[in-house]
Amino acid sequence: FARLQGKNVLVTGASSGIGEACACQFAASGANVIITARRLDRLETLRAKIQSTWPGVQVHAAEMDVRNNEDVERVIANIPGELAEIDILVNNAGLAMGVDPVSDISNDAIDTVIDTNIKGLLYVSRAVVRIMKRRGSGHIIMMGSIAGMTGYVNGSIYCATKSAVHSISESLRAETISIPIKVTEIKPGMVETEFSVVRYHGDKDKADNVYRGIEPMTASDVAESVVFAASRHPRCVVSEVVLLATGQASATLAHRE
Ligand code: NDP
Ligand code: 8X3
Repeated sequence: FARLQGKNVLVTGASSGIGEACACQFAASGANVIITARRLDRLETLRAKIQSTWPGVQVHAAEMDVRNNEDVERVIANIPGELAEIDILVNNAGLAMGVDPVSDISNDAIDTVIDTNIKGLLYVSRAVVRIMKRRGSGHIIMMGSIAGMTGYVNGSIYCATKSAVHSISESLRAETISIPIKVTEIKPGMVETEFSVVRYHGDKDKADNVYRGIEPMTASDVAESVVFAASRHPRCVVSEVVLLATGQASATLAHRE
């Protein structure tokens, strides 16, 4: 995508899954990437891969826990040189913890998932929107989910946070039409990443069971839509994208062989 050549793209949650795939696909399109997450070792490996595969692009890797606003402000303030002029933000960092009825959810799950998926997304958005307002342009791509479209059994916290991502996207889009800042919300269904392993606290069998009898999407499938949305003509905004695995109709209905 020629329109992405030389653009500066900040990706949160780039150490794995969808974020990592987005960083690679942006780099493949000639965009410079700022890759952030908590696991710096993973980011360093990704940085080396991007630098050797697409030598023309700049890569900056930084450890950033989106739950910590000071961390977010410091990391974004310390992006080196021209990379600091962020054109595109992929607000991707996020997780689910556990699959439990409301009566049984833990404090840790409530705090961690809300702090990451809602508060963290807002901290990063706030810092980057300020830069985009000063520059008079920008594009924010939010990683929502079909879980934000329907509450499902034992998914209260996660579904609530992804509904919040939808609300924040709508508000931000309305607030920034005059800048203009583009806002895109991507709402994937089943994507096989580390998401379910994290959700089931490392239990690989339970994670694999999520994708039993159905071919889930890959992180690259989602990244293709992110890069597509980011590369439209300046006059055109892809405001929302819903992506389902073939054989999946919603968060609660899938055909399994
Ligand atoms: P992964 O678990 O593979 O990736 C999650 C990423 O988020 C990791 O890079 C992780 O990095 C990062 N992350 C988690 N917590 C924090 C934090 N506090 N600060 C910074 N980074 C953090 O899962 P996915 O790639 O699937 O998930 C990416 C996004 O896509 C999430 O928002 C998820 O809700 C959403 N999504 C996923 C779907 C799926 O089926 N997989 C479907 C719909 C949406 P690290 O641990 O190094 O910090
Ligand atoms: C992840 C998709 O349906 O497992 O966002 O909640 S789902």
